[in-house]
Amino acid sequence: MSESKSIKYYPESLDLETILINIRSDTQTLPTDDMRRAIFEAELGDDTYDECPTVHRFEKLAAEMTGMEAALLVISGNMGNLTALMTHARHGDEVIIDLDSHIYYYEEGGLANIAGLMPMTVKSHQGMMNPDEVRSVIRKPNLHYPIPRLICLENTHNRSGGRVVPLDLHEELCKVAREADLSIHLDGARIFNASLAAKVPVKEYTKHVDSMMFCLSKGLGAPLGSVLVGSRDFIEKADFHRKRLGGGMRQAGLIAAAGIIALEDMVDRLEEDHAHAKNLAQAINQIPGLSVDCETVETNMVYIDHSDTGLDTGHILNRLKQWGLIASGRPPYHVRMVTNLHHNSDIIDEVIRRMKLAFES
Ligand code: TLP
Repeated sequence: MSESKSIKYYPESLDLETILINIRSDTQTLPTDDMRRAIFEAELGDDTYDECPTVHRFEKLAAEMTGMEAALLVISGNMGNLTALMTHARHGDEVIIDLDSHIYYYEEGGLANIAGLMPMTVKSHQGMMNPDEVRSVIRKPNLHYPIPRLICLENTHNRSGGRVVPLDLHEELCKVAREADLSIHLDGARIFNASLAAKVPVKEYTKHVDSMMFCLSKGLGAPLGSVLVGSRDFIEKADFHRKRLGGGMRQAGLIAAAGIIALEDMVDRLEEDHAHAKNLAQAINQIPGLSVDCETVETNMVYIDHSDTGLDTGHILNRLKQWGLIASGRPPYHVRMVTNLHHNSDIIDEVIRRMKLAFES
C-alpha cells in the first residue's frame, strides 16, 4: 500500500457539529497532498507538440489500465464525450442515446449544437436500456432518414442513482449495436466505481466498445481532467477534434501528474465511498417523509425521495442548508447525495444526525 493511502482526506480537528458538510457530488473533491506534490514536481513540455513527458506517462497508464491502445487527456468529462461524438460521427448522423444519459440530459445539447448529431432517444429503466427497444429504434437505410452511426452507453448511470449496468446487459447492447454496424461510445465517467461494485475488471467493459471517457476529477480526487481511450487510430482523430474544441493544451503535465496519482492510488478506496453510501441510504430511509430505495444504492450515490414531505426540492435543499448540509437537487421528487473521499464514517454519522433533526422537527 502506498503511503498516500494512509493520508486522511478530511481534517483531523474538525468540529463535527459546526462544519458545513458538502455532499453534493464527488466532483467536489480536493486534490490530496500527494497530488499537490506531484503537480509541483511534474516534468513539463508543450503537449500540443506532443512534448510533455508527464502527459505521455499518464496516457500510457490510462490506456493500460483500461485495456485500450491509446488515451487522450481532456479538460472535462463533457469535453471527452463531445470529442468522442465528433470523432465517431459526422453532422447529420444519428446517435442512439438514453433520454436519461448525462450526454443527452446535462451536456447543454452539445451533441446537437456542436457535433450536429440527431438524437434517437431510448428511455432506460434505472439506467438499463432494453436491447430490444434499442434494436427497434435503429433505422434501416432509407432516403428519408439520417444515418444511424453511434450508440452511447453510460456506466455507472448518474440519473438512476449511480447504478451499475451489469456486464451481460452491456454485452448485449454492444451486440445489438454491432449487428447494425454502429460505433459504441461509453460514458464511463465513474467506470472504476462500476468495476469495483460489479467485481468486473474495467477491461471487460471496454472490450466491446470503440471509445470510453472516464473522469479523474470525481471519486478519484484529481482537481480536473478526464480521459478518452480507444484505438490508436481513433485517438489520433480525436486529438484533432479536441483541438477544434479548444482543448489543445500546453504544459498539461500539471493535470496529468495528479491523474497518475488518481489512477495509481485512488481507485481501490472508492469501495469506502460505496459502503458509506449504503449506510447513509439505510439510515435516511428510516426518517419519516424520506425514502431511499436501498437496493439501488450500488456505488457512491444516494437518491432521496422526498415526495411524502409534500415539499418541493428547492425547499428541501434550503432546509438541508440550514442544517449545514449541501446536497444537489433532482426535481421534482429527489435530492442527491454523493459520498466521496472527504467523508469518513464520523462525517456520514453527522449527516444522518442532522437529517434526523431537520426532518423529525
Ligand atoms: N456529472 C456531474 C454533473 O454534471 C451532474 C455530477 O455532479 O454528477 N458523464 C457523467 C456520467 C457525469 O456524471 C458527468 C458529471 C460528466 C459526464 C461530465 O463531467 P465533467 O463535469 O467533468 O464535464
